[in-house]
Amino acid sequence: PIWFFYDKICNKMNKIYLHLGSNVGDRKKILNEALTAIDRAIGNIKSKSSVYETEPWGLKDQENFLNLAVFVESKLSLDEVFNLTKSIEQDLGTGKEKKWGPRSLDIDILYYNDDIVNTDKLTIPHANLYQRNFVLIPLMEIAGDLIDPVEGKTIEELYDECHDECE
Ligand code: PH2
Ligand code: MG
Ligand code: MG
Repeated sequence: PIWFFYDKICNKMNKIYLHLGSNVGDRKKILNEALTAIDRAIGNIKSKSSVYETEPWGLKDQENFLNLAVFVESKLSLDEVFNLTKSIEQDLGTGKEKKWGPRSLDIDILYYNDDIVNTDKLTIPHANLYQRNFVLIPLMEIAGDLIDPVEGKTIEELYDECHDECE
């Protein structure tokens, strides 16, 4: 059916929320370089939260993170966006990280339109965002009214229900 191709014909802009984090090296500089790379390679950054200094979540024995959330409009597919986030992490970061451990650059896809995706590679909406102040607070600053397609609740409501004690 023709409406199956509608998005492709119209080159529809995908609405993407990304979350960035760094707790190794020159955190501010790495994040700024990542924002430039995202804007060039993925799409225009339409809005961006403040940068938050956050207590490490998960593995406690590591440096504080700087975190922020951005809203990007892009013509790229989810797969293309994912691959680009990984290559930007590799270009600007300093290599292998362990789960929840220190990292010079982490770029996570929080939302891609209203899509719900569960593959080996990717979970969209991002799997742990509901348990994390360091994600919900920056995201709330730019998208408090955004409705999570899984929970059917706004980011503000998700934050009100979140029990994370981390500063
Ligand atoms: N990222 C992690 C693990 N813990 N804690 C904070 N505060 N911020 C992060 O970005 C973060 C974390 C692994 O991705
Ligand atoms: Mg992460
Ligand atoms: Mg990540």
